[in-house]
Amino acid sequence: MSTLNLRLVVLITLAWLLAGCAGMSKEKQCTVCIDFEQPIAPGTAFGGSAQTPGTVVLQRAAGTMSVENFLHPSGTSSFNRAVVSSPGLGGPGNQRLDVNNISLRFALAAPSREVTFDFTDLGGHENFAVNGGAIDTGNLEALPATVNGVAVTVFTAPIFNSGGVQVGKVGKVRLTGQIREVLVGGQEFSLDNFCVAP
Ligand SMILES: [Ca+2]
Ligand SMILES: [Ca+2]
Repeated sequence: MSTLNLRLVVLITLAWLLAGCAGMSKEKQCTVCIDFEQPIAPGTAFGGSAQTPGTVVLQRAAGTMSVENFLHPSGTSSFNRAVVSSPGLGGPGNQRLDVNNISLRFALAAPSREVTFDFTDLGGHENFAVNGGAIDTGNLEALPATVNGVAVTVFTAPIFNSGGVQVGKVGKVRLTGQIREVLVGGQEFSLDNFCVAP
């Protein structure tokens, strides 16, 4: 490589590092999360009679979160509540969102190439949609590998009670592609660490 080319590579690398993500890898520095931590008080409830579907209840760097109808496989819908509870589902902090027959719509501040979130599923079915597509009313781990053009990977591990009986599962969903909006809901379901990469 000529000296000129080497200088060019160094300059481009420096410019990339300094574009808002200086000092660390672009992904680590620029990923932003909705983690349901303070200053949201434990016990804060979203949905129910306090709001109507479509109401934005959180505004963060990652985007906005609104409360939405939860669709059942029969075609009927519910609009119950989501409550901030503790402990969290891992990572820093100690609060999560318990989701009971309601859905949350995350409208990202900017299109993202990767979204991840953690969940606990203790029963019932879920709602999932991406970029405004059709709402899936099955279980998250049964989602197809691609939904509305976005690649979906779901990791789960079983939760056992003291008698060794499986009572639910913990999991992580990873979406890759061009993501603008994610809808997720559940019945006996918790959500945490909704993270958006640039
Ligand atoms: Ca949390
Ligand atoms: Ca389920």
